Amino acid sequence: TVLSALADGVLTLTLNRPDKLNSFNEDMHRALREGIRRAHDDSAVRAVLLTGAGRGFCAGQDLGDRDPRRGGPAPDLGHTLDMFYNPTLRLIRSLEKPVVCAVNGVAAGAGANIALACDIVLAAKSARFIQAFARIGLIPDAGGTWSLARILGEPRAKALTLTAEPLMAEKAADWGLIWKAVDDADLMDQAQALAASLAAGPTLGLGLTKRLIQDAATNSLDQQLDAERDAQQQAGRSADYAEGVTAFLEKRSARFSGR
Ligand code: LHQ
Repeated sequence: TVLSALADGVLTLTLNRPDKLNSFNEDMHRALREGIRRAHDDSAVRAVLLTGAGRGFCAGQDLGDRDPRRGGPAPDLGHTLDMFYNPTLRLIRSLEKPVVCAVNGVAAGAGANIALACDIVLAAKSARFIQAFARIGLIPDAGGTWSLARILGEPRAKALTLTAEPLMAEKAADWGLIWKAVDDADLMDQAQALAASLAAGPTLGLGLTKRLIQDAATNSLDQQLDAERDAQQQAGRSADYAEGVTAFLEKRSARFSGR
């Protein structure tokens, strides 16, 4: 349900239930979580590229798994979030390596919000983001209320979530919700090139940078200045800092080892 391939430091994870627009069943949840865990544990992984197979990126939860007509006890969606979505969100955010997301087609429900949890999001111009939850009586989960409110502010976040209207990739980029909307035919080349260049970067410094940017929202300036000092101290001891400065002085491009 998730294809996993490591090449040149990039771990590519491809959601792979294309006939269901890569909606999540338990198997795909586990496979994605395992993939991101591997990115945490394996030092050969220096960047992650997340994308979807077929014409969609991800349509959120597989609703076929949740047919209320089948009867049975009332569903415990809080448990589903605790067991599946929330651990994955936390693993993406806490990974001290860049995560690029290539949104190759529609991203709906939790599928949209998992994309927004990634560090750099590229989307095909034909892709759309849909906070589909209101259509089925749910609230935006997988970090959606948090990231939309933070990135867009309340007016746009409320309009998108209360109406469940689709947002096209180019407008998402104009609004700063994603990094870039690119021609469909160029999406994977551009996303792969970006992930490869990040994977060839100073991984320790990039990981610290990611953490600092994320922590900024809840830190005071004083706390953030202290955090920058501590992180810079660590970065300054890395082999990649020595290599970066040496390469600059030797007027050549740096060959970072990620340490
Ligand atoms: C699907 C799905 C899908 C199953 C397309 N499931 N089959 C929820 C509950 C539990 C715990 C906590 O969290 C959550 C979080 C959530 O994510 S809730 C939101 C769930 N997702 C949605 O409500 C989106 C449902 N899908 C759609 O609205 C449309 O499919 C979109 C707008 C994504 C795409 O529309 P189209 O491009 O017109 O494609 P389609 O609707 O024809 O879908 C293609 C196939 O994929 C189709 O199957 P079929 O056998 O008829 O070809 C769909 O049934 C299937 N599919 N989404 N979530």
